[in-house]
Amino acid sequence: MKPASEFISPLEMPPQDVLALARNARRVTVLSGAGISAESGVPTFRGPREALWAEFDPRELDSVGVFERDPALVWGWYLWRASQVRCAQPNAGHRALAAWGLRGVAMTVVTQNIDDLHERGGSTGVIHLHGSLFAPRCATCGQPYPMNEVLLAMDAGPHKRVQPPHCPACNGLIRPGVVWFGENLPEEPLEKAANAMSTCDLALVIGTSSVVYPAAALPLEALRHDIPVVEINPERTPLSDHRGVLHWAETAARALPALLASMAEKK
Ligand code: BJW
Ligand code: ZN
Repeated sequence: MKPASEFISPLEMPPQDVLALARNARRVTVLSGAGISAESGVPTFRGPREALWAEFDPRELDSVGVFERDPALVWGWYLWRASQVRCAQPNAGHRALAAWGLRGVAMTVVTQNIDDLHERGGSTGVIHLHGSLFAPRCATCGQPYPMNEVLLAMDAGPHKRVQPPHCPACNGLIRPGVVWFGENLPEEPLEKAANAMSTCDLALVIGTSSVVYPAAALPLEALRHDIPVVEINPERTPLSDHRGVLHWAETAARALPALLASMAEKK
């Protein structure tokens, strides 16, 4: 039978040092960002052309202030994004991470993404730092509100106003369950993420521009503990030049399956 590497294009072949780290790792912590979902058709935030914020101004849609001023505009925007994600499928990158986690490795996936593609790709126990499109809550008392089929079936569009429902407990407005700039990240997930970053033996940073804090500081936590960091991103980021970081300039859906296939081969 042909070795797995014969099915991998030379472009996707993992660098030897990345492969060696991956082969030896027993505890792997992943920090993912919008780039891992890009090949599923979910737009990233920053960047040219199809990036979300190239078309829509975050200051007009993604903030506490805007929700207070115009809750229907913000609610419509997030319903639209939830319906987009519902139509998207996990890609080979999401699936490769889940498969790696089934190979006797302790795998912790920490994501800044508010989609559910890691979970649908097969990963379990995913830590969401910036919340979820599918976990709305009351803006007043914080009670979770079910994101049921009625909500998801609503005819929402990026500029369509949809009145958010009211909380059955306190009559407050229901808001998207995401973290906007200036809001604190949920305490427990952030603590778990920091712990996973400082106790793994390989940190993988995939598809994030590494500019949004405190998430961007998590790989620095790994470096502080002398844990190697591999960054998978076609572009360089502020993380790339840190000592101890190996930058692999490849997309997630190409790099991760190639890495897994190479790991399976005899040394
Ligand atoms: C691919 C690819 C492929 C493409 N394969 N890769 C310390 C220093 C400086 C500032 C701060 C600081 N601490 C806090 C701040 C303030 C602020 C912040 O970080 N600001 C900076 C931007 C300057 N942080 C906060 O406000 C946070 N809260 C906080 O710190 O609370 C304490 C506090 C309270 C009060 C005052 C001050 C502090 C909250 C941050 C919340 C972030 N929220 C968002 C929106 C979520 C909801 C929504 O989606 O609408 O989260 S912003 C947006 O950015 C979203 C993302 O999760 C986040 C990160 O983006 P990500 O994932 O990196 O995506 P992109 O688009 O930026 O990059 C994609 C990458 O993929 C690129 O590099 C591509 O090259 C790559 N790529 N295709 C692999 N196929
Ligand atoms: Zn309430």
